Amino acid sequence: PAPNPNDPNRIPLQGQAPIATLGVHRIVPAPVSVTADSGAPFTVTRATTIVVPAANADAERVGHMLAALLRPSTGFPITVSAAGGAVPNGSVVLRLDGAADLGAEGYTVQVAADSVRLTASNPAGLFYAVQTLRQLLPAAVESELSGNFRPAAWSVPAGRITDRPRFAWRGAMLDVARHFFTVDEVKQLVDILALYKLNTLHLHLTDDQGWRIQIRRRPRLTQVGGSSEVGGGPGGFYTQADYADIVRYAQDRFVTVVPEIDMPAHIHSAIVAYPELGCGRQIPDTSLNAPIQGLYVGTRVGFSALCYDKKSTYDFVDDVVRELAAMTPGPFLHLGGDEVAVLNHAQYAYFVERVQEIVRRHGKRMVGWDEIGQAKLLPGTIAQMWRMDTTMAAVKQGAKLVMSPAANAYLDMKYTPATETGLRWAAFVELRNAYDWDPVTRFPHVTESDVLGVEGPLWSETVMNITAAEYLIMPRLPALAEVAWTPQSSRDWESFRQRIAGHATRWRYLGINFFPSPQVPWE
Ligand code: TNX
Repeated sequence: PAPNPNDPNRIPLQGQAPIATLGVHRIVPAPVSVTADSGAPFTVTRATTIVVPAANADAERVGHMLAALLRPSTGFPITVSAAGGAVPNGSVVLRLDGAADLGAEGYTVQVAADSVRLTASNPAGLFYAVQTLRQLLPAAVESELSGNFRPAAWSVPAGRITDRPRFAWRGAMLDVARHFFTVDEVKQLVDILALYKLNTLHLHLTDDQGWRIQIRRRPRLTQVGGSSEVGGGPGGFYTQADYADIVRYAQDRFVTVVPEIDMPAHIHSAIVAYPELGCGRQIPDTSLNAPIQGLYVGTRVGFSALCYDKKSTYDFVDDVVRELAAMTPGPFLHLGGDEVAVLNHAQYAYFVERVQEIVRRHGKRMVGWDEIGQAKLLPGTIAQMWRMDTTMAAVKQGAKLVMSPAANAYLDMKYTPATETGLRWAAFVELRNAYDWDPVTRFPHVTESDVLGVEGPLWSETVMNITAAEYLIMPRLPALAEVAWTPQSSRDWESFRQRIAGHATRWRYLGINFFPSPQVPWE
């Protein structure tokens, strides 16, 4: 049906004013270089077409995603055609240029009255160019107004942007073990990652309270271990087909999924399924609320561990790693390694070295929480920093770091004492704390080349669904995205809080919940 502009129930047309000059753009993360020019703006019209490189499926897909963004909001047909013929006036042109020296993920955006030109060396860069263009358009581009919007307003100011990321690993972690999140909820998170040019989704798939990924050789892991969660709810798990669906959805958005199976601790759910893995250790509190006898529904950490000295343990790890590696197109498998209270130092190091070898044998690079620095690490192993002491032991061995310091990057920390959801053991993490730190200089003895990137972990002991998750990650995840993407010399808190203010309108259109931090002059 034709949209009725007088319909009182339609979404109010907020944020419709196009930006006047690139000098006042709202792009998050801030690009490396933005140059406004005095030419007339580009305006999206009924005649706008998108031109994509011929014979590159990924670049074509990026063009179609841009069309799918523009169609519902503008109500225009927005056709996509392959490069070859003459480029019609008013086109958005996506171009791959290997010689452009923009790096694996860099891009340029050139806006003039007659065209927008997006150039990158790789399809990922084109995807990020599209995210930048998206943020240059009025916020209502996120809406489904279908023509209810003043057409002349779809304009983008003239100028040029050149951009590339500071770090290669720009991630978020979702703990689906303490509370389960559905495939659709995970996809909603991937959409947020994509908007902010994040490229890594770390899924914390297992913990004491639940095992969330189907392993065919060990069916009880999900049948038994997947059947509960913190508080005694029904839990859930991903079949391998579900998981492939997530991986494909993420891949289409240039997001690499890094699956984590946490061990040797945080493993009680597997021990309930296969008791021989556990050496008969007692768990600390009763499981009266658990639907299956012995499952743990509380939130203590550190009490469980695999038997480090039994062949059956390593057969189990091999079964899990084999299937996980086969399900994972990305290069990394995260094997946890955190908070082991019941093994001594030598036992822990022995365990980590053996599982590291199993991961290598299945063709993947191991990632572990920073405690793995206590073991002898293979070249290429990555340590995810959450505390500093054991991190240095990993750096000294040449391990690259993913920086997740809890007082800045933990997305499960409360913003203030008044925040209802979240924990508080590390700090209250208001938006400025999430933004104002440099992953390289925050700690002594770490250099730029030690740091592979930045990740914000969302642990879910208190987080029951995606709405609550969004409240904790927004606006802190966009702040971490800028920490990970933008050169330190171009970062500025005052600028960030002004730019992010304009994003709330986008989030309302997209149905994304957020914490209206008093540190931001929200629109
Ligand atoms: C520490 S950080 C943990 C998790 C908890 C989290 C809660 C880390 C490697 N382990 O098991 O969920 O704190 O903030």
